[in-house]
Amino acid sequence: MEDGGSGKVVVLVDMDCFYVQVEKRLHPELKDKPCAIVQYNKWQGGSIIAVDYEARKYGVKRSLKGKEAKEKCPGIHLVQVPEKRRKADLSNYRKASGEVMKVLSGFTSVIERASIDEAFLDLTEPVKDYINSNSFDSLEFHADLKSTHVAGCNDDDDTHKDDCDLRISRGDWFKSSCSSDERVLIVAAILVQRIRETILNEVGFTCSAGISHNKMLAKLAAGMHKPNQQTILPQSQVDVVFSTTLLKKVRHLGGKLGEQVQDKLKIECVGQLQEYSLKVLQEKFGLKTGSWLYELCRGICHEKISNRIITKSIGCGKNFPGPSKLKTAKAVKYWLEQLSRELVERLEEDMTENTRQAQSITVHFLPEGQASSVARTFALPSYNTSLIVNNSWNAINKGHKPVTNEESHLTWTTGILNIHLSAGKFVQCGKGHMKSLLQLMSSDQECSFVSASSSHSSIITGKEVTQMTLCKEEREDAVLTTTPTITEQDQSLETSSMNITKFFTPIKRKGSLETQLDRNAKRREVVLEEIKGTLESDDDTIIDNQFEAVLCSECGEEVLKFVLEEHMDYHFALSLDKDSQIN
Ligand code: TTP
Repeated sequence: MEDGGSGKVVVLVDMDCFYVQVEKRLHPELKDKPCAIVQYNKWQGGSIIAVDYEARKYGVKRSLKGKEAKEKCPGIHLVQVPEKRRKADLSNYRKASGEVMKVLSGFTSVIERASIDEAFLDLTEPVKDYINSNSFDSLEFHADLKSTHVAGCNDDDDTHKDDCDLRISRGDWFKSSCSSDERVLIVAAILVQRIRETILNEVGFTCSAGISHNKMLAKLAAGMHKPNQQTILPQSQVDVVFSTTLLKKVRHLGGKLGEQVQDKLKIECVGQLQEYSLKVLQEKFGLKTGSWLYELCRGICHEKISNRIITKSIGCGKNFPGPSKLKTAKAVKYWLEQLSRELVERLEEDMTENTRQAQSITVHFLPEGQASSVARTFALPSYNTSLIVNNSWNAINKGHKPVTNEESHLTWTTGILNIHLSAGKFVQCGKGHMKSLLQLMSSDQECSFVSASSSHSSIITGKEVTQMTLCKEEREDAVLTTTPTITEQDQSLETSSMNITKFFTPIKRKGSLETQLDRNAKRREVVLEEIKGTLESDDDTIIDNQFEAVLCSECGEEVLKFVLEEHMDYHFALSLDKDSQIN
């Protein structure tokens, strides 16, 4: 099998216009009406973050404002993202995502949740089981596979068939598919059809899917026919498909690496890579990258499905751009309390659902005029709002020197533009442990507003924080999750907070990885700035959604969804380079 030797059946399931479907389920009166989801603000009716397929026919897309969408499609219904505690509340979308993942996990035990509405499935075993208990010849696949396309083939009812006579029809491909690889994909398509029907029946959402032998091909295939359709991409069709597939459409080539390949080779489509020998590709891009490109353009990819359906971190944040920047202690504490409450609520739900407990919190904050945010990690012995508020406040207050320390008028020379709290380092807990933790949590006094006067006495000191929970290794791990961008302000922490300083001091990394991490942090901030530039002050859904991104499994860095692909590309390129140096 020319699939990189995996012998696998890999599927990407991608929900159609996900947030719109979630809202339509909540508001059935919107069914069949053109609809878009907006993060409302007064300027031009807010930013569109999801559009259904009906509205797309009128040219409505994500980059438009609500007002522009109305002009293009007067009948459109604009649904606002719900708000809670004066910020976007994405809990309905997260819950709906969990429902979908639950359905998926009934079909295979190997699932990788790729984003809020996407998951890779390894269907190798279920397909084998299916083949063992059914005769392939008896399969009525034509009837079952109405919404299935075969990449590179014409659909049977394709009216432009004559224009592309090099392509065979979907029906002919089905009839002539006698290799075992092609048969497993047909069987997989039957299973995926059932999975999609089950999602629709049990959860009420349509989705699309890509069916192939590896993640790269499955992801590419999933985007070929939407909504509510599925596409098989067999190895035999890779050359036809790649002859017109742009480099940037392929997983890992959407970022810098793809640009480099395009610039160095002056090519646009993946298939053109086949014109270069392995030797030339290795000379131009290094041994491992060269080999990887050589295989990729032939449809070969060895990337594993990481078998993860729950996120590695849970976070929430808020941006305070322009005039809404936070300048007083009161404002910072107010928002810390809102964010902490949201976080604790989500952590409690997560504990019930996934029997796990987070052990650390990282508070990120972006002081005005700084290129990158400051990140501080502290231990989380229990899900206690007051503790999170106080420790986060302590971290911000120490790291962001106040002009005056007068209790009620604590102000800073520069404002704070963003605060984000992220809980991580989850450990599994047994049922007994869970019970006592939940009891502990229910006894948590809600943190009433922490006034400046009381804050200093109630702040848990660095010493207490370090003693309280983490052993040395855990502490070092926790520190590894901090953004390695410590500013001068951070370095000048008072001696009285030496323990906190020590706890927060990032472990020095060697050479290139450190530079790379810095670059990631900078890049993240640039993206944050770019996104912020297009948003109004309350418009934090997109940002919030980006923090959905988990801690990067490679470097422990928290990565925004927008840059995750590029970030992983970077690691990928880095590992290829490292390997080629060893070779
Ligand atoms: P996508 O899967 O990118 O898009 P979609 O599901 O809306 O549409 P499609 O059918 O083309 O796949 O994003 C999933 C959800 O994530 C989307 O419904 C809304 C949310 N989202 C944001 O909030 N901001 C963003 O910038 C993007 C890209 C998505």
